[in-house]
Amino acid sequence: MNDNEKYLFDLNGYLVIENVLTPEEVALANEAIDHHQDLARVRPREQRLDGGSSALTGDHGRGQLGGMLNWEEPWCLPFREMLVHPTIVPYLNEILGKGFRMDHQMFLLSMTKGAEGFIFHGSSGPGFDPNQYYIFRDGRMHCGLTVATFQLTDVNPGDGGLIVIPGSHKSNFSCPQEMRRYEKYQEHVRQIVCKAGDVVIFTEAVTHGTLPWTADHPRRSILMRYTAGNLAYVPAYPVPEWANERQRAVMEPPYHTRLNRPVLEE
Ligand SMILES: O=C(O)CCC(=O)C(=O)O
Repeated sequence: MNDNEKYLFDLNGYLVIENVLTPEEVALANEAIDHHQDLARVRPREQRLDGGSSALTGDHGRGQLGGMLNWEEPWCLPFREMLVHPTIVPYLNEILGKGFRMDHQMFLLSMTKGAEGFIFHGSSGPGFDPNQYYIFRDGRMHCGLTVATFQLTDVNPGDGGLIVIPGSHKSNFSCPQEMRRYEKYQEHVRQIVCKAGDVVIFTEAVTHGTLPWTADHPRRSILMRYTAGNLAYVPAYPVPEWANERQRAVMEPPYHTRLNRPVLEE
């Protein structure tokens, strides 16, 4: 992670890393998802994410599909590689510290035209959330829960998808309710534009949400949540047998790096 990238992540609370996957790798991941489409579910209306905001409402829920790390070979392989992708490791080492771990299970967030958005959320101010935070101390960034999303389709301006309030991970006041609902102050909100193969990293402390999807092509983002090696937001899980040394390293339960915790070097 170079100095410019550190500056931008500290400034905005997110960073887009371009071309992490090749077009061939994107195609393989998409093929694996197509092969498992029968397992996907669309969020029902009673679990709507739009928070009752007419600016975020859609005519159906977003799609979700999990379990890809445990799919049969070869379908699981693209996702197992993403888990410890050598391009994102240096970023996570910097943002979360060496010994970072996968917290939540990976899932596909998919949206077809008309899919609803997600009301702004995130842990930024005014209270302190000891699991989701952004702190700058002793010359470096320290984050709790942090998201890395691998993009499997393009997100163009106006398509919808992930939105953030840049800089809000350092805010000290509550986000106004009308802004959380995307009903006011939209000029301070940024839709994250990216290409298939890019990775978006953002801290859960930055106020973020989702705009309804308007494009004819689907949105497909593989969402992974990592955290610092000493933290767990969701309960720890058993390390699967298929994991190689690098994959095991990010699936260890939380404990101090001083206790011989395996770390991913760059
Ligand atoms: O649309 C996005 O990428 C944001 C999703 C999100 O924040 C969530 O699922 O908690």
